[in-house]
Amino acid sequence: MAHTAHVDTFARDNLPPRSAWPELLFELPELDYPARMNCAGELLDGAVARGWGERIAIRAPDGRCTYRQLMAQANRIAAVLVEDMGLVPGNRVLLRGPNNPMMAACWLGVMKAGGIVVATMPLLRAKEITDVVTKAEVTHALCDRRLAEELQAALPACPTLKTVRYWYDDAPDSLDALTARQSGEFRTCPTAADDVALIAFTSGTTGKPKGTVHFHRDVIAMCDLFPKSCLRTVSDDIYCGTPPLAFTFGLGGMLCFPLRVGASTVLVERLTPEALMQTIEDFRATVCFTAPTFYRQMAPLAAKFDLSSLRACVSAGEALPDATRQAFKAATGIEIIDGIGSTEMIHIFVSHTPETVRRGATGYAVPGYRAAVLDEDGKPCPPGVVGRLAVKGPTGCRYLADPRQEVYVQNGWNVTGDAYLMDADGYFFYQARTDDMIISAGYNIAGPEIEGTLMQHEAVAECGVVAAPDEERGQIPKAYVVLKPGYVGDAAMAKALQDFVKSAIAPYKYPRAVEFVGALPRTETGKLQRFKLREMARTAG
Ligand code: 3UK
Repeated sequence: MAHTAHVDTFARDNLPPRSAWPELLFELPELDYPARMNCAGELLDGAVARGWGERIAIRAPDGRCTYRQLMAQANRIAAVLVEDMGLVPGNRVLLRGPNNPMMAACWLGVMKAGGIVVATMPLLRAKEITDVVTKAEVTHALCDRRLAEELQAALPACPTLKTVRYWYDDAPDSLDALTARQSGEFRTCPTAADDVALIAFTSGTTGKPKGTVHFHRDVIAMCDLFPKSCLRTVSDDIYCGTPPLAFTFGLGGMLCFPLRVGASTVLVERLTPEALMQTIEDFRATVCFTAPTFYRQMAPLAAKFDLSSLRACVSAGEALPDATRQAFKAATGIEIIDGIGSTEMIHIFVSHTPETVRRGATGYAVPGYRAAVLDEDGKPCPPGVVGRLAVKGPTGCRYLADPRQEVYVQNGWNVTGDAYLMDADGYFFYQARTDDMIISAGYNIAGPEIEGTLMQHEAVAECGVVAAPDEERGQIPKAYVVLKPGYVGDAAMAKALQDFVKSAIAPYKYPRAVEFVGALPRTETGKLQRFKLREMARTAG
């Protein structure tokens, strides 16, 4: 391999063999990047060089900072990593924190030092932290003091992780104290465009989490694709939203996309739907990134807030039910931009603009990507036929030393594990996760279609539909339903919901079992945990 700035080559050494990589496409002129590129150098020093030094980069409830100030803080953190913590380029640095300015500055500081970020969701427990540290052979950690407990509990089982510093901390050797001694000058590590920048772990529901490896070039490419063609971001945008910076959806939307264009991001630690709308009002935010369940909960409350600054809303992480899209549009006038992305692809690859929305579709291949629906043999399905979604583009799946590479990458395509169909115009319609299809008396039934229908019923706040075992039919669709306040979950309501589905879609798809629950199990990123519902359905008797 060509130039690398990495002294520690662990990540590069544990990439899959080149023959197991997806095919990479660099068809757009803006993807013609130089051989040497440091993504934080590009996003910070590049911004200052472009004359954006005095623009606001980060806004938070307790203050704001300019691009110049953020660059200086990232430089101080990089200097501490190298001078006080002994980091050499290529070392892996664990980052743990909620979305706050120090978390963002640390991410950028690690990049500048030539380290590799391994960011963890704030709610991870010691056992999960240990798995990630072990797999990525993490050597250093920077952690928000308030999240110290689980990290400290993990340390005895993490022999590679020797150097830890805490921020928002007043100890004499805290990151805050060490950075205060630094000048703010640092020579950004001259990484190769294809040096590893981050290892993002999937929120895998089964088996050990997989580490997806992304290069400096991939971080910049994600900024130059979806945000340019679908979101059409501009330098006056003010971004806000909920996805954690440890989730690549949040890394893009809450940090890198705004920095790429000289815009600003509002970082707030814990947001409920109400608090998110208050944030939009307080900061006059123009762009919002969050998950479908948030838009669903925001819609009925939107009238209480001044959301007039808002221009674009992005939904990803799971399918956006049309009922949610319409409710949010009726409440705010905004057509949500849906987009499917994945940790493996780093960000969104099928999406649309507000004007090119097509009802029920996730969108079309984001320019720079190609997408297809493949059959069992890997051949393209004709329009209208359900198969496996496959994509390729400038980014793609490279698992860190993991045999599951051959499951995600087949014949050069990234196969996402989603069942989709494509129409004659190249719009892609989500059906279900491939392994979530419900097979009932020989019929293939997609739970999300039933959910989408149930959500059109006035009594339904949220729902999840999964396969329940059934002697006669093998499986039946079972609906777990959260009702809106004021509705009663009794046998009559169950019957009403079943009849409602039968009258709206093919009757064989109606949920043969309905159970009312107070809440649905969700991940930190708002994804419905279907495996937990399936577990409940299996043990229900
Ligand atoms: C599902 C969607 C239907 C789909 C992600 C945007 O979600 C992200 O990454 P993950 O690795 O999960 C990937 C899987 O989630 N999914 C995501 N978005 C949609 N299904 N419609 C959607 N709009 O099953 C996909 O394979 O957690 C999303 C950007 C970055 C990301 N990492």
